[in-house]
Amino acid sequence: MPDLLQIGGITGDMRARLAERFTIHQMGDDYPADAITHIVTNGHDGVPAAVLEACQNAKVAASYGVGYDAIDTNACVARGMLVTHTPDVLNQEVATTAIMLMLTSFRNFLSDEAHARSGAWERDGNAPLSRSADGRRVGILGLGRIGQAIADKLKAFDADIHYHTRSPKDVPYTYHADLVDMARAVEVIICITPGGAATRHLINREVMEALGPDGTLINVSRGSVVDEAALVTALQDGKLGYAALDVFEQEPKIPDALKSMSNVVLLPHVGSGTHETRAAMGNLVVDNLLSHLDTGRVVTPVPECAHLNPS
Ligand code: A2R
Repeated sequence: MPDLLQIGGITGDMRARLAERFTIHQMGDDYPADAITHIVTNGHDGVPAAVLEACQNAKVAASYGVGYDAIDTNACVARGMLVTHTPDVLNQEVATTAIMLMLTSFRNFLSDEAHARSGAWERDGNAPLSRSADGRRVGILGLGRIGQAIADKLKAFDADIHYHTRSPKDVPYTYHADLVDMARAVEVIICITPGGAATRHLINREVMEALGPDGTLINVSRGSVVDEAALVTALQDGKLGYAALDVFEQEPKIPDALKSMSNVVLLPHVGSGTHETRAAMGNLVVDNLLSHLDTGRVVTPVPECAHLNPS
């Protein structure tokens, strides 16, 4: 059986399907680098440069997640190696996470829940009023597969939808060629671009200050898209009102300053983290690897590698 290198964790179902067709080696153990033909990894761990270098016969790296900024796709393409990811199957889940972050932030549900649970309601009386999440002006940074799903769900909340991407899309929302302009025009920004160098710190001090003291920043993309140090300062100085974050620059580390703020909602990168969606993602990862074994083709190559996929 061909040799597969496993980087990071995989689900039991993935392991069971893969073990029928591959000899699985775990990174961290001794593994026969020359024999490795396939790699399974995830969006967080990617494929370390040393592994890429050692596994010269690897033909496919299949990543469990839609974002693949932790994989050097240029290096993979240069040696004819296919990289796959798991687009589409997580659109609805990540969009739901974005909406829940927005609702939780506006409606103050975390402190309301603590108020109910702690007995403060009986002891001290009613919880303070919160902000309505309905009818808000919402700017989506990145209107791709997930961004569009977020826009669809926002319609239930009568949102006035704006967006910023590098090129306008054929959608009935207000396009802003300039991100600072969009930040001035909206009350909420939801980040859902890919990570990587091209989007690093797109949300900088200027954008946060344009969003303003009543503005809310939501990030369900990658921690790298937001300048986290500038975010802490903007929140501390009252230049930005609120933040609701599922992703961070140094995961799993979250700055202590953010943990201590009551105007911030924090999640441990669970955007796609349900049994159902992770199962769908896991199946797609395995389908990519088995398809390559059986036909030489993969199912969902990342765009940079699509030309390497035999037709
Ligand atoms: O810029 P465009 O027209 O290519 O639109 C894409 C936009 N985008 C950007 N927008 C502004 N500045 C940039 N430098 C920039 N780069 C890309 O992000 C497009 O509208 C969107 C990405 O959409 P998809 O490729 O369909 O990605 P998907 O499946 O929605 O996932 C987005 C990200 C993943 O890469 C993970 O990092 C995260 O969500 O879970």
